[in-house]
Amino acid sequence: MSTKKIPPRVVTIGAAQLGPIARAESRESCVDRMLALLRQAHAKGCKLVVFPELALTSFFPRWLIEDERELDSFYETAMPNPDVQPLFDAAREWGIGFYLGYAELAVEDGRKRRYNSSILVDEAGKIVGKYRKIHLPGHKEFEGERLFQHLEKRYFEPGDLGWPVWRTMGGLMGMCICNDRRWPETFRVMGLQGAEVVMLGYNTPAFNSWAAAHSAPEPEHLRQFHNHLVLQAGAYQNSTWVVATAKAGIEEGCSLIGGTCIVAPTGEIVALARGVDDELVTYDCDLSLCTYGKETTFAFAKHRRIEHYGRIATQVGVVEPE
Ligand code: ING
Repeated sequence: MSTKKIPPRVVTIGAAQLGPIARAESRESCVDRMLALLRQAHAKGCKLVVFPELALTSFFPRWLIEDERELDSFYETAMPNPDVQPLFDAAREWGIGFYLGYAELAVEDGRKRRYNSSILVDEAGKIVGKYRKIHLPGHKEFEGERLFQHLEKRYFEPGDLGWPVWRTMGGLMGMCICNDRRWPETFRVMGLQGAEVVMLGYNTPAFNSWAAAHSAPEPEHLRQFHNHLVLQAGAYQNSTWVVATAKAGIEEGCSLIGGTCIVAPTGEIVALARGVDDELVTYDCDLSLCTYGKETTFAFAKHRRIEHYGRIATQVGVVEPE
C-alpha cells in the first residue's frame, strides 16, 4: 500500500469577531475596528480573514423601521464604496483576502432589491464572488409580544445566487450566512462542489424573543450548543474547513452569542474566541486535510444514493403518511 504523503496546502485563516455595533455607529467606526483586526491578522500571517454577517451596521432587523429612507441607511448600494475602500486597500497592501457581510440594496429590473449579502475578496483586493442569504429566519410583520423583533423576512429577499464555490486563494472556497448553517443542504451543495473552506458570519441572539414571550423553554446554553453542533456537523459531513465569525455581545440591549470558531474537516473545533468583543482567532488550516474524508467516508461519488433523496429537493414541508 503506497503511503503517498499528500503535500500540505496551509492557508492561515483568521476569524475576526466583532463586538456590538451601535445603531448610530458610523461605517467609518466599523471599518476602523475591522482594520485593527486585519492588522493583527497580517501580523499573524493570515491569508484570509472572515468578518461577521451585517458587519457594517447594528443588527437592524431587531427593530421595526417604517421610514424607507431610514431603512435604506442600513444598506450598501455599491461594493466596494468609499466607506469600505480602506478595507480593500489594506487587504491588497497586506495580501489578505476577506469575507464581509453587509446589507445589499440593489436596483434590478428597475426595482429595489434588498439582500443580506456577503462578498469574498481575494488577496489582490478583487471581489471573487458574492452570496445572498438564502435561509431567512424570523418573520415579516411586527410581532408585539416579542421582546425584540427578528424582521429578516421583511427587510431581505431570499438569495438568488445559490451557493457557489470559487477556486481562489489556494483552495475551493464557499460562503453562507448565519441561519444557513442550520440547514444541512447549505453545506452539502458546497460539498458537492468540492468545498475545502466554507466561511460565514452570524448574528445570533442569545435567547429567542418569541419563546421568551411565550415562556417556552429554550435555555440560553442551547444557543451556543446548536451553533457549534451545526458547524461541526457541516464540516465533518462534507470534509471541509468551516470558519464562523460572530457579531457578539450586548448590542442595543440584545445579547448576541459569541463562539466564533474555526472547525477542521474532522469536525473538531481548533480555534475558539473567548470573549464577546472585537477578537481575532487564527489557525494554520492545511487544506489537504480535507482529502482523507473526501476520499473515504464522504467520497460522495462512491457512497451517495441519490435515487432515494428525491424528497429533499422536491418537497418543501412535511408530508405525513396517511
Ligand atoms: N440569526 C439567528 C441564527 O440563525 C435564529 C436566527 C437563532 C434562528 C436561533 C433559529 C434559532 O443564528 C440569524 N441572523 O440568522
